[in-house]
Amino acid sequence: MKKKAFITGISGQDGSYLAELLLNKNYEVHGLIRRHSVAENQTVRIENNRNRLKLHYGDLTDFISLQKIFSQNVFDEVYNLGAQSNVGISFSLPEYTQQVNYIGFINILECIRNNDIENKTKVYQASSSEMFGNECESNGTQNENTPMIPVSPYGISKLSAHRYAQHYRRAYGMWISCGILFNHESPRRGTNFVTGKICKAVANISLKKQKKLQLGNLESSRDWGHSEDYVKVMWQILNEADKPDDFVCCTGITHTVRDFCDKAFAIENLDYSDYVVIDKKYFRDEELIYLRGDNSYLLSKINVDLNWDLNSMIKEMINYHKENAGVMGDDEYFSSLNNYLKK
Ligand code: F7E
Repeated sequence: MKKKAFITGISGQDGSYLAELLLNKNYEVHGLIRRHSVAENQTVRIENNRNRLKLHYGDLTDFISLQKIFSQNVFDEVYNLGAQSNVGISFSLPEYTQQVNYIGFINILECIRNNDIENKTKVYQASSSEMFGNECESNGTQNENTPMIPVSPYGISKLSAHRYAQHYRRAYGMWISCGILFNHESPRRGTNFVTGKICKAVANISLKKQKKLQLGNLESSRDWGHSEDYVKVMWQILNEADKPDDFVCCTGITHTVRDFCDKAFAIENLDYSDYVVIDKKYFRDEELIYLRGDNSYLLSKINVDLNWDLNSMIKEMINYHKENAGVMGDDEYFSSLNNYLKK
């Protein structure tokens, strides 16, 4: 019998890579699709596999829509990747961020608890390094036991959901694992995240379609991996770990946004300092300054195989944006809106 998986956020970066991975493993893959005014924007990443996927209209914030899906299907694996995932935007949308990322996850947990009578469903919750805020160990890294004091509405919502995952695991014996994923990118990364924005700008500047790149804080450091590598780890966490738990997933290497710019522009033989302009609009009300993960616990449980290094990933992203130059991205959409919005 085919294994049955359900992915919330299937049309996002991680969801679409995960759907491809599970289809290759011969799963029956179900996914949650939200109502969207421009539907194409949402489903473009899963277009190639559309006829192999079972898509359900619904919303993490709409319990009734979820209840219908879960009353008709008992899944072997549920991956909760749906989120309001943009940290910067979460400062403007604190309540919505909490509704989707936290209450939405409780909705999923309750649907499983109500319908999965044999307790067979394994749940993967997308927790985030943003939960740590500016806390770290004495060597500057973050692991599963590092204190969590988030500094954004997004981080708070993810920590709330994380605590619920731990609570349901203890209280009801449910198999719920949390991947505390550090930043992970790819050509499918939205261009209102910093790496997508930089790589798209480098592509456009080298094609002479753009002159400058406006950015916020260049000094914050992130531990950047590749989404394609990390979705494999999500699957392994549910299928290869001996028990449900929390796992940090990261590269252990950190770079500033400035380093990232330097590397990306250098690939096209450009000097970032000729093009990058600082714009206060992109600074956050509270900033998470430094992230560098320690994945020793994950490595002690699972054979993790990360194939991508930062430079190859940046090249892949720039090439993608060169090939797709002219397609309107999230960044342009938001900056056109920004002209009308007050901060
Ligand atoms: O920002 C700085 C910004 O928006 C990275 C999400 O996937 O990873 C992601 O969250 C850094 C921040 O990602 C711009 O201030 C400078 O310090 O690419 P980002 P994030 O906030 O780290 C975590 C693990 C998640 O879970 C989240 O869902 O870059 N920065 N200038 C900028 N950031 C943006 N977006 N735009 C700028 O112009």
